[in-house]
Amino acid sequence: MDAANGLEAPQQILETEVKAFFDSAPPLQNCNEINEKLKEFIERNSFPSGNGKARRVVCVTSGGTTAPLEQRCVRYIDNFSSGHRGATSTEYFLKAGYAVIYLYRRGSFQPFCRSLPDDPLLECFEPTNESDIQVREAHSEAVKRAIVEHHAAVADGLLLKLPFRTIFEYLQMLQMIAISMRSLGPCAMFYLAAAVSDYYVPWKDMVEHKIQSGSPLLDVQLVQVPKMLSILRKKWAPQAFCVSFKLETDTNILLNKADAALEKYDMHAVVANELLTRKEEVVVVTNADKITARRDKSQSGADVEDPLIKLISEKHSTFIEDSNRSFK
Ligand code: PAZ
Repeated sequence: MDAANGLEAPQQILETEVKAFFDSAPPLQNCNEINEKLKEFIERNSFPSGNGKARRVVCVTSGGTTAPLEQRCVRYIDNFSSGHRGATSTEYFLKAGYAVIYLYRRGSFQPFCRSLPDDPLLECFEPTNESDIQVREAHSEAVKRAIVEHHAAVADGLLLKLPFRTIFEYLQMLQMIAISMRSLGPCAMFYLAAAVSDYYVPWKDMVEHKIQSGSPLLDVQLVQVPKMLSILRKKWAPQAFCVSFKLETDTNILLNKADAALEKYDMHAVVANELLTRKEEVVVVTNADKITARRDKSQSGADVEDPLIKLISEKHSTFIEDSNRSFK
């Protein structure tokens, strides 16, 4: 309580809302299995990597969360996110020596598969006779690269992929991941590229069965999703390096909104991007500076995530050095 006026302080209100969200969310189906996978992954990556330094681990979130309208869900509210940012960033983080927990929307883009056609199984392969199939010549390079690089990351224990669909699954899984990454201290990073629902129907207020289409008006009350970023920073993983994203369609407000998010949620960096140019350039906003990362248009197949991940991992290095210094 705020002693002066008898009102609850904003942080307390937020914590109450967060508790209500988790208490009323449908429990995760495979919670134990996820916890086991996380435990094993973190243990494996808690030892120094080849260069003798502690391995860095990043949780990359990717794709959009859905907000179901019915408990036995037929309809849901969704958003545009394809998961391209998260999938591409994961490849560059692996290249930079990170171990990656890829928390992604089912059916969205996957690391190493970006250059494959929409229906890879049917378009990349062809039958040679009744019992054999082969890779079509036109796709053989892309298929080989996808399989070899993905296999290497998984075989080396550097990539853990965890799928979600709903806002309920996403936030419960993010909390589990954050808590399991605590032991990594400042070597842990959160790179929150998923487009997370702003509004949802609380589980207890949701109809059980499919909404019937007889009525001319659909009356659904949506409630704001509690802002978990500050809880992630303060409670779940207070020592981790946290990068969030800000997407706008109006460039005139983009940087101000990124500045506001940096301050409000106490992020270490906010990546500002505009819908139509998001694959060309982004601005990394920190308390110290605003740096634009651009795709190198002179190189075919270049990605904006190449300079972006270099910049983010440099900032993470500085953060680790500063954190270690302040512990000495
Ligand atoms: O998933 P995608 O590659 O199609 O788009 C990426 C993005 C725009 C969702 C991401 O860069 C981002 O800004 N995520 C946060 C969105 C938000 O402001 O909630």
